[in-house]
Amino acid sequence: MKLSVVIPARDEEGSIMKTIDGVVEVMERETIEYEVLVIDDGSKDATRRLVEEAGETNPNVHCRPSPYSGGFGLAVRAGLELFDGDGVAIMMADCSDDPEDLVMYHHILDEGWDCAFGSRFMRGAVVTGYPRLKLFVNRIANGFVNVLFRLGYNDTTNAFKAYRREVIETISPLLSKHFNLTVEIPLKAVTRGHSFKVVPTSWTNRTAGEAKLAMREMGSRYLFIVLYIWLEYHLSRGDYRRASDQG
Ligand SMILES: Nc1nc2c(ncn2[C@@H]2O[C@H](COP(=O)(O)OP(=O)(O)O)[C@@H](O)[C@H]2O)c(=O)[nH]1
Ligand SMILES: [Mg+2]
Repeated sequence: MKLSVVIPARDEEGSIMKTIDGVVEVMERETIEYEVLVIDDGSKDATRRLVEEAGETNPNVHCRPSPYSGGFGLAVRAGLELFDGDGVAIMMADCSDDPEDLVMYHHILDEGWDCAFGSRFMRGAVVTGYPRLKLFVNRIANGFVNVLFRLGYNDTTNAFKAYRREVIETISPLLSKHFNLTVEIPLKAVTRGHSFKVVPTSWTNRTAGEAKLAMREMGSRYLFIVLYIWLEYHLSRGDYRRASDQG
């Protein structure tokens, strides 16, 4: 099972190489077949050059410019259109996700689960430096999602998850252009009939660069995508469920 690691990046020169090196080290130690796919959105700093240089010495590392005009969601979607693994993990470029967790994700997909979901809010998770206001809004948003969908899972909004290739096919086309993609992918995957396993993951707030999630702009977009998927789930009579579920 080859794992592609899609990393959207914009102006991450202070952390992109540490992120990539961490992934490469862990994948090679565990002898997991992998590729690292950085989707750059016209970074004005050295991000692109650094990744391209890394690609010259490691053929598993690639830098691709996002073909779409700007936005986190569109960049991730570009990565989901390009990856060539049997599974794909989405990871941040700011060293907030722990590459060691990719080993668990790979193992879960290898066991036959369709999705590997991390939770930063369960026993065994380690969270360092989460900004308080962001944490408060995060807990409310995830609580709301959990009430609407009864997933028994409390970290839907975190992008750092992994999926088998079939899942990405089931949930396409994706609609979100921004950070709301982080809820569209897992919610569609689950409501359209895919299995998931939850494991505790680590998260550390960035120490370099700037946080790009503007919570005020995103609220209505998150609500839109959550309600959209809720309506699809309850009203579409299973029209969009995974191919194997359809008669
Ligand atoms: N390609 C691309 N990546 C982005 C964009 N905005 C954010 N990112 C990346 O998405 C990830 C998450 O962004 P970050 O600033 O850490 O979000 P926050 O910590 O939630 O505020 C990082 O890897 C960013 O470099 C964008 O417009 N395009
Ligand atoms: Mg971040």
